[in-house]
Amino acid sequence: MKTTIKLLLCVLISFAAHAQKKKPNIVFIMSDDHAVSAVSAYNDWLAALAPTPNIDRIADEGMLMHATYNTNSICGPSRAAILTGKYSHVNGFFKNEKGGDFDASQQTFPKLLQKAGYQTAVIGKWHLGTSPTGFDYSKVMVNHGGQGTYYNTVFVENGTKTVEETTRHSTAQVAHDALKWLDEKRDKNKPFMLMYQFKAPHRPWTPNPKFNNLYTEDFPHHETFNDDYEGRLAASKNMLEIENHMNRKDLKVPAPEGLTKRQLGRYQRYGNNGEFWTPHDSLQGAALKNWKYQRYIKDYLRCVAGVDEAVGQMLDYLKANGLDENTIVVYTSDQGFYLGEHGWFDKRWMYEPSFRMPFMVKYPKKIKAGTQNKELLLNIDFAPTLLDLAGVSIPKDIQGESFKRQLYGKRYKARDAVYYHYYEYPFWHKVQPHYGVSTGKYKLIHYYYDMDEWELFDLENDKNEIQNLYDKPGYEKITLTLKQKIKSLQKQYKDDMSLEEMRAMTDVVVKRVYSEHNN
Ligand code: SGN
Ligand code: CA
Repeated sequence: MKTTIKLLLCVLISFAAHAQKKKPNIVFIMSDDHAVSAVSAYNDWLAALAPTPNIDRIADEGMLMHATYNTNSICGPSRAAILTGKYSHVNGFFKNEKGGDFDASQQTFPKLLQKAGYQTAVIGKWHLGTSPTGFDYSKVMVNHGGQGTYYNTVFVENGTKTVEETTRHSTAQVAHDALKWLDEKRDKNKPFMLMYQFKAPHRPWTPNPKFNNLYTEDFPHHETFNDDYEGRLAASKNMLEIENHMNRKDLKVPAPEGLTKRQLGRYQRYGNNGEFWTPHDSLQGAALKNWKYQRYIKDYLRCVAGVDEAVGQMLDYLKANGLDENTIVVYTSDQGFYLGEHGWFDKRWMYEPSFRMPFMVKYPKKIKAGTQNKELLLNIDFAPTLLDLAGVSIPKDIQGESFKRQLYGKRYKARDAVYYHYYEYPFWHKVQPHYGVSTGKYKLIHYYYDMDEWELFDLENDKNEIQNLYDKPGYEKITLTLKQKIKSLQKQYKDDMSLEEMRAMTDVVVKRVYSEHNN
């Protein structure tokens, strides 16, 4: 009898060990501010001019998601939503500026994976204030208010050791550290989940000089480059116009010699608040706007080229080490970005270029190569999806939904609308707080902070969201339906606060701790 039990135990243990071994690895690659239009796999308006062949390999070998959206289009809030699978008002991280830090004691998907036997690591941009929790290894950027810099990037390793990296551009450094962790530091007997996150192509768009020769030809303008914001009051009050709100540092204008540190800072920031400057008095008007745009877009896309190169190195490493078959590789960005659409840079709005995120995933064992999906997804879906793919059960309090069935080409129930809520104001670009809903066909937005404005767009007939149809005859019924949809989603996601309570969230002033790491 005893021997039978022993035998049974042995079989069970080896079965468990085998199952553990077979768990897929996860490499979650995220860049900062990488617009869908600048990922060539999407075949959008910049695709032919600025290809991203390595990032596209992930789509070619897996699935490209076309309609992935953000719940709150800025850095920290998107990252917090991704980690927790919950909206900003639930995970508590709703503003980058003066909204306090991420509550690191809460449940996150890396913690759940770690509990399930995964070895976890995060390398690169973090921007949540408090040190990462739920990771066996972390090396995250802490200087420049947690943003990190392109050069002389300061990292904190495992929450304690400060390291200033002085030999590489930040993209190359993050790529180097990620490969080093995979190759030398991890326990090769355990499944792993690596989050590998770039600063690029974030402002001030400083590329590695090796890419400076890319893009000698000028780029075309987006068809909304000279938008006059007619019918969209909130949009007309912005501070993110290429023409009027870019500073000298953004556009790499050399400073005069002999300035003190303070004077230099002031010189470089000049332009942020709409102060007029030109590099030559002869450059004015439309020619000046185009000059700024060309400098901006070229540097932005050179930063993207650096990310693309790094992604290629990662994919090559996985292949060369026999890790590609059983590793899930995700490529995404914390949100989208304006590359001259509406004449803008930056993000924050619920308009498509910043609301939408690139998202693609490959997992050769289970996801068919070269497939695409056009259903509505949210960044809060990433956590439950990754847990589901890893065979870890999804806690009930996660607000997102797994899209594993979509990835595996199975029948699924598609979402009929996505809900959005942005709070930060006036930092940095005077984007009015707003919430809204999109069905993919129509979008309704409400700006409620110090104006009471609604916008309705017919996305199929007006993809650039120029014509505000709110209050226009013939749109009463759809407006009512969308308002009801907002109400029901606010209830479902527990965002059914009063407008006063929402405004109070914008007004919250809580110091961030990340400055303590600053040097
Ligand atoms: C910095 C930028 C802003 C940008 C925010 C948020 N200014 O503050 O232009 O909107 O980051 O970006 S800068 O002069 O310091 O570059 S986010 O990616 O962290 O959300
Ligand atoms: Ca960002």
